[in-house]
Amino acid sequence: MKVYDTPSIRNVALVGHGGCGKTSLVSAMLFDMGAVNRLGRVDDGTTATDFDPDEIERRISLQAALAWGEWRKMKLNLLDAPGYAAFFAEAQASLRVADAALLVVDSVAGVEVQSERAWRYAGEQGIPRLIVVNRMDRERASFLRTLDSLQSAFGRGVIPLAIPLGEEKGFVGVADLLTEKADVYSDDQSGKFQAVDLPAEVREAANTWREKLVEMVAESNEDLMEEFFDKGTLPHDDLVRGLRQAVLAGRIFPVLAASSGRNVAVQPILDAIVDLLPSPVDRGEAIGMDPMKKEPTSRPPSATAPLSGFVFKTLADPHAGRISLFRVYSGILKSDGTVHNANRDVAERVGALFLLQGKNQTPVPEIQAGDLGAVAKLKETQTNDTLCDKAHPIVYPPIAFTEPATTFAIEPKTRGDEDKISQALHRIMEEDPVLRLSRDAQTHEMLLSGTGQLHIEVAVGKLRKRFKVEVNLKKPKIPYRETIKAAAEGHGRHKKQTGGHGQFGDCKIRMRPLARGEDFKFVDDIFGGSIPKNFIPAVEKGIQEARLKGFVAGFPMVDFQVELFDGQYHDVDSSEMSFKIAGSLAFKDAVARCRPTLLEPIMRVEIAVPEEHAGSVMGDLSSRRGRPQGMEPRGGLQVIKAEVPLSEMLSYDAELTSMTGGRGSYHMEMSRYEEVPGHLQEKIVTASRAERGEQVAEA
Ligand SMILES: Nc1nc2c(ncn2[C@@H]2O[C@H](COP(=O)(O)OP(=O)(O)OP(=O)(O)O)[C@@H](O)[C@H]2O)c(=O)[nH]1
Ligand SMILES: [Mg+2]
Repeated sequence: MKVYDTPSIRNVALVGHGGCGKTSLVSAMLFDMGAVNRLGRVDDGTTATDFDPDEIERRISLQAALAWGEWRKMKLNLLDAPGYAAFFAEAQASLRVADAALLVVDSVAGVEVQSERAWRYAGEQGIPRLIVVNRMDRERASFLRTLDSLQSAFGRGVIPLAIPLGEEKGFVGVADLLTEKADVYSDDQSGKFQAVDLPAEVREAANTWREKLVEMVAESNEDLMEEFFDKGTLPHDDLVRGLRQAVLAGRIFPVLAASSGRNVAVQPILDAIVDLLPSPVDRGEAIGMDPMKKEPTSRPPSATAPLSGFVFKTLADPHAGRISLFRVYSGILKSDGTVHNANRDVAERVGALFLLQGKNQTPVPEIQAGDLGAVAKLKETQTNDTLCDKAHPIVYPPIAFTEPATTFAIEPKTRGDEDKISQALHRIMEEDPVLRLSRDAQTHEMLLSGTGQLHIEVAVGKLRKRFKVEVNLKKPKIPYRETIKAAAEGHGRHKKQTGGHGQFGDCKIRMRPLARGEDFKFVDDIFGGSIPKNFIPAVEKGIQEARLKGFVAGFPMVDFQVELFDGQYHDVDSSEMSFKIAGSLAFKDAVARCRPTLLEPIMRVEIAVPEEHAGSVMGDLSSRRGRPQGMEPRGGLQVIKAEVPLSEMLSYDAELTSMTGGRGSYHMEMSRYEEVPGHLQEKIVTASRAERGEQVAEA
């Protein structure tokens, strides 16, 4: 097996909106490179990078997959990321270890929500971008309309490198603006093509676009600018060199046209990757932290530097065990050795190393700086960990994965399966770092959070298929809270005379509201020893326990202060228990006069929708008691910001999808607690009492 050195590597992440043809494009690229001997198809479940049974069944990518091939002596590592919003974390992981992004957009739909999101993320990572207008053979395909949408979303740096020959059924190839030649592809999907002179019908358009390209390149470089002014054009070699520099600098984003399904004009993409995108060497040093000295440090992209690598993805195969996908940033990772996990400060035995073609593994003796590979059965290492030479420790920053937006309560279909479920979910979470499993301390429900309903359903599908446990998904209970709106005093006296030893505790408290978020404060205001010091913690404990049980509807009471200012004790009968009970009685006495009320969680919501849906989404938000906080255009979308009570957002995922035809995405995070409007309180109180088996009549 050939080992590729650092300058001969290209790491490219394919990103874009769901269904734009990324997996099919990887498939065609692998076929054209001769890495596979059959053109795999998503619809037949035969692609290299959609190998999971769930992916094959649903015909969408659910996780990032790695494949590679050789093109003009370069090793092209292709990361095929899913396009659906629910799996954006996989695109984040892919973009993190890629040196460039290949944004795929559909030639009918143009720029869509997730194209814009992936673009923005790639920009934040500072990586160059190439664009493919794909599925050019579809009905209503339009290169110019798509280019328009790209330019209005991403600016005038977006410029064609080739223009299509024909569209829709008539799409047969492309005119290359650099070589001024056209490639006409055979219609048997073999990828074979004939190079011809520019056909008359595209000549004028090709000239116009070429001029724009030359101008753009000249603009980005002073030397070339002079040459351009002198000669009115640029020689081919200077043009390519200048273009490459501008692409690496993120000034120009070249656009190509292709049909991945028909394997038409895929090879120019491979050429552009080799000619215009950076090698790991071009990306320069990788920056991390020295975990000992706690200061920034870096590694050059060189095989002779000390080893450092980063695990960007983990597969939890119930049979093969854990498989870790990594990028080597510096040095050489060798099989059958030991490396240092700098995040966990432990040694890891490294067994066999391999390259991945989707799920297929090719063993290799070593992997050099800049390359991507995989290793099985690491014991301690998780996604986001850095592996390195122990003598030269470094920790690379973790991928900041998206936060979960949707939460479901899960309960086992079979009683007593809780432990099995939580163990299996922990395995699944190893490969899916966005999933969160928690138990709500307040509602006691087992909660599974993810980016959306589809994400949770896929996780539940893994539970069933891989781990043979079944669960029901339910809307989670809302963790309401209680608070008070007025100050009042209260008195609690616990006195019992039973035979010999009695019980006696007496306390007086003052309760007053605190600001939202301040939780609970206890102030000891006893002067003169009316309650001995050693009993005061017992009073506090009694109040603590009582406030957690709530007063209005059984939810914990927060954001108030209790001042203990007086009391009585008895030399013989007083005990901690007596004062604890007295504390809880004083709380109940006071709270009734403090205008207790209910609080609900308010979420900060950000919704990105195409302009035409903004009005209806805003209208819908107001029916959810949402308060708009502004709207701003971002990459051809309207981003609506609002604050909405959590109770109104429980099935928002599905509703937003139906309102926007799947083109909307949203994200929410907890903002704060706020009082529940009076007219809604009664329903919550009634429901809570019914659930706790209390009599509703007493309300
Ligand atoms: N007409 C046409 N259809 C295509 C082309 N490429 C892919 N398709 C079809 O488009 C659908 C989606 O293709 P995929 O390759 O799975 O798209 P994707 O971008 O990987 O999708 P996700 O990973 O789920 O985001 C499949 O039904 C493909 O057969 C193309 O060039 N032309
Ligand atoms: Mg895909």
